Amino acid sequence: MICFLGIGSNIDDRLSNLNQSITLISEDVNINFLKVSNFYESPPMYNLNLNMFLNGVIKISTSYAPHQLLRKVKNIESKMGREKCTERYENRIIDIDILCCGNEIIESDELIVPHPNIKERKFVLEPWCDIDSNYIIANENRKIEELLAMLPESLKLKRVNWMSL
Ligand code: PH2
Ligand code: MG
Ligand code: MG
Repeated sequence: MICFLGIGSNIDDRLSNLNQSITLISEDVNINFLKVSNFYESPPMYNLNLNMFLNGVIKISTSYAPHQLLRKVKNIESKMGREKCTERYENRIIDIDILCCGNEIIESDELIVPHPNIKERKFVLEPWCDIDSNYIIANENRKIEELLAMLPESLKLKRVNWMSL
C-alpha cells in the first residue's frame, strides 16, 4: 500500500531531526522508502507561541496495515525523544503524521485517515505537491495541486536546503 507521511520538527536541529526520522522509517524492513519532498519553514499554525517549524512529506510503500504503521511511527517519535504531550499543540522534536494510506478511509479513536486537516495546511500540501501533485486523496476528488491552489497566496512557506538554515 502507498502511504504519505507528513514530518515536522520545531526544536533543536530541525533539519537533522527530519533526516533522522527518514532514516529510521527507511530502516524498517516492512517499509519501502520511495520519495522525499523539499523541506519548508513556516510559522506555527494553531498555537502561535510555538517555534518556527520545518516540514516535509515522504512517500512510502508498506505491508503494514494503517494501525500497525501508526504504532511504528509513534515508536520512532519516542525513540527520537518526543515527550508525551500535555497540551494539544506544543513544540516537538519530531512529529510524524500519517496523511493517507492508499484509498483507505479510517475513523478510529487513534487514527483518522486521510488526515482531517490536510486541506488547511500549506505546510503539508506544498511539499506533497513536490513529489505527487496529481495524487487524489481518498475522500476528495481534487488533486493535491488543486487543494494547494485553494489556500491563500499570502501564506508563504520558505523552501530551505541544508545551506540556508
Ligand atoms: N504541526 C502542528 C501544529 N502547527 N504548524 C506548522 N507550521 N507545522 C506543523 O507541522 C505544525 C504546525 C501539530 O502537529
Ligand atoms: Mg502534526
Ligand atoms: Mg502527530
